[in-house]
Amino acid sequence: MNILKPIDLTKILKNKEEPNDKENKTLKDMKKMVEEASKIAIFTHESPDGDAIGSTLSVYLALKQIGKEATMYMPEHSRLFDFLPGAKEIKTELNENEQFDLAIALDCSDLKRLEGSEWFENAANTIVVDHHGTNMMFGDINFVNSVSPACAQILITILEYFEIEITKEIGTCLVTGILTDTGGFQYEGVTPETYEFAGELLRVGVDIPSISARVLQTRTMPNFELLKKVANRMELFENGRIAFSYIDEKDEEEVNAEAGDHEGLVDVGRSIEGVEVSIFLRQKGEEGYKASLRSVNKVNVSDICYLFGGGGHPRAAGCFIKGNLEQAKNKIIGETKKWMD
Ligand SMILES: [Mn+2]
Repeated sequence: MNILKPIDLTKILKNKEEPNDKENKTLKDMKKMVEEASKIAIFTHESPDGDAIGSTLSVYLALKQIGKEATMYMPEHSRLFDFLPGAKEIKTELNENEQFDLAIALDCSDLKRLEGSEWFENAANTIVVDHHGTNMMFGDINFVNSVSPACAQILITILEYFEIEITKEIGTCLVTGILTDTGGFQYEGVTPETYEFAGELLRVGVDIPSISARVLQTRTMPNFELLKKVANRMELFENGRIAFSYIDEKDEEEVNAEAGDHEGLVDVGRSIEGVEVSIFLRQKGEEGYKASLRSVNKVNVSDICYLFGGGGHPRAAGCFIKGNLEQAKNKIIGETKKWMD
């Protein structure tokens, strides 16, 4: 492994407030828990995005650096992320009776959304690291910062505390998480540290332009075919301030969609001038639709999704809505209209 010189994280974080007493205690407890663990597993949310995968891989590589073997579990993920260091080590299956003495959940607000929650719950000790404001604090130790634009950015603080060297490989995974959750350092929530960290990563040879081209500007062919359907079906409501579109299971079958091929389709609506909220529905079995909501700069879509048992961030959130297309559509649009002003 090509290990480059360590980044001076103290320099990067100099403008940041020092971790307060509570955070320092959490980090101290976390370090002890990790040091004492011998069988560690890393979990993340269903339909893992770049932050979920990047965070998982960077923790895996970081643990390896300090001599800890860990198991990463993800039943499926987009092949767009297969280039990431360590991606080949991801397990798509786990033995039913597998028992871990430490389970770590990353980028996941809720046990319900955690892929592999049964192993997480059976683990002797658990740690949650996340940046969702709706986090349920379901770990023994919870390190949650809802102001951070990506779970991967929170991990920088933790890795620094653990005195782990940010290698080119770890940096590649971390920046993937930050790039995908910020739309390429664009969305609100990015901080001076986001850019400073990116600058430091460039210095140690992390190829941010190539990573960005791969994770932000490349579509699989099925994703492109789905995008055409989504664009054709786009409807606008509330004087063009709400955009709505959807795909059903038949659409995904038609284009031979694989894991992750629906990612980003919600952004089509958001890109239309005048749209404040983009709503995208994706059929999930007979029972209903997974709704993804994005807003441009005003409406807190996390609040809307919370009403349906979901959650997320103010500008990006999701939930599950029961019913057929017409019912799910009416429910989510009806609720969103109430939040427009
Ligand atoms: Mn995230």
